[in-house]
Amino acid sequence: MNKTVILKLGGSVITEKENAGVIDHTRLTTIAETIASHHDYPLILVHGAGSCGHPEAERFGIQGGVGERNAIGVGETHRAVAGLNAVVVSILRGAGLDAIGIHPLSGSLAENGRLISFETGHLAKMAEIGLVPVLHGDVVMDRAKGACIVSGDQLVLRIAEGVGPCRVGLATDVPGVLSCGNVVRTITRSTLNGINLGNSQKTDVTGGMRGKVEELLTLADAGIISSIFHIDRLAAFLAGAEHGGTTIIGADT
Ligand code: IP8
Repeated sequence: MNKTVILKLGGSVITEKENAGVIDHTRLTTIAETIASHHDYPLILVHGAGSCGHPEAERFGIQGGVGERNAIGVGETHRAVAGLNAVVVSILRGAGLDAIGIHPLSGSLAENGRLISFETGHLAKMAEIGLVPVLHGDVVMDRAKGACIVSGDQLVLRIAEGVGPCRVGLATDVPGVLSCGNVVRTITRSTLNGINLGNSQKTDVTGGMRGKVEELLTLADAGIISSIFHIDRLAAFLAGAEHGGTTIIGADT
């Protein structure tokens, strides 16, 4: 059985969302130490952009399409999130993990905001031999729109479809999917409509919690169960224990 785990660290967990470009080094160090102490299976990491990429994507109007007029925004947005990735990788390496940064912009193509070309074989091979590939939400060239933003959540979906992990987890700054202040313990496609997901108040060009759940429901359709939990419960998730968050499952799971 494939023992690979895919873990996404939300952008709001590792950056200060209210302060553009500010990375939370202290929290990242704790996260890196937690991951290092549980790293006894193949692991693929993805992180969001938080305040290192979303403000740039918005400023240059990337989601509205990219042409000569705003092409400069591709480099500016990538530079912001690639800089964050370099810090994440460096802190993970400092904790003893053999982390390697992988930039989606470099080798993938999208059409209307969805990846149509994205290799995962190298990620599986890296994880298998103990390396930890670290990908991130990124700006990606788009056949129809010039360029678009591919969220870390979409990457998690595509990596999971390619690699077939045993567990997928999204660590966030909330305890799970909240409805009227309470954690929704389980979501399926048929229960989603009855849940008031609310919306992120901060700059997030890729859809906040609703975007996350929609990506994960696609995974659930393919039989892959995923979890959304608070970053403080990371050790529990990595250990395969109860994390107190939300589990997204397929209708027949
Ligand atoms: O934070 C967005 O990724 P996300 C990536 O996972 C950029 O939605 C560059 C804004």
